[in-house]
Amino acid sequence: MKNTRRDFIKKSTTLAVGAIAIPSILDLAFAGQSHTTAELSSDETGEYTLPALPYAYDALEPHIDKLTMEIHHTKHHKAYVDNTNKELKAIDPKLLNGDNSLENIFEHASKVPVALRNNAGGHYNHSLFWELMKPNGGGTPTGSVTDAITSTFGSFDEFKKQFGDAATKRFGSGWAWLIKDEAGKLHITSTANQDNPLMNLESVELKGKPLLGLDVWEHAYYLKNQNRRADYIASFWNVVNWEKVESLYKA
Ligand code: MN3
Repeated sequence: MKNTRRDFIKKSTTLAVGAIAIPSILDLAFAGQSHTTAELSSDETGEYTLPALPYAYDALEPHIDKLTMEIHHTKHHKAYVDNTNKELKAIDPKLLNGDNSLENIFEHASKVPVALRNNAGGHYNHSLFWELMKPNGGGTPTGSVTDAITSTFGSFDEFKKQFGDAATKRFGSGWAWLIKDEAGKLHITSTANQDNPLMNLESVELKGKPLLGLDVWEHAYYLKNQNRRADYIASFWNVVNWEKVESLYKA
């Protein structure tokens, strides 16, 4: 299983040559978004940095409110970035064979300190999440990913229902995902905390490339929706960037 997943990532990408390899996992998830790829890689000093949002904090109103977006990005996501850098400085470099890429951290997710796994996962997950939303998004998309969704789940509405169920039933904090496995098949899954389907963990049952992810931590919705996660999930469908999902599917 481990080798299969590793091969899947390796086959799909080109490794950069240099002191710090560009994490190939990011080529998978951010194809066509070079600004994000650059920001998600550690810089020449080996530090990760907080990527800018691709829109204003109030751009997703009224579906997702400005204050939630601002705190989520400048406080929560920034903390994941800062703590990833802190944890990487604290570990024995031999643990990751000197390769601090997110891909390598996820590959060694069961062996690295939990704080590194959590924060590196948080950085990756949120960087992707911002790109998966946009103003005037949502609706019923057209394109190859929509065809795949319809053939896999029966209908687009049935997909939304099953994805919403995964998001609703995730107990406590975590994420709901639409992923593409190495055979190209779509699945809906969810992960706890800041884990994701790229992590080499026993607890991550379905592995693959994230195409769509929804943060269901209370910090993502509590200011506007309080405890009503279902309302937040309904709002999310109005801001999904389906062009981004399509580009991830086709990459
Ligand atoms: Mn979050």
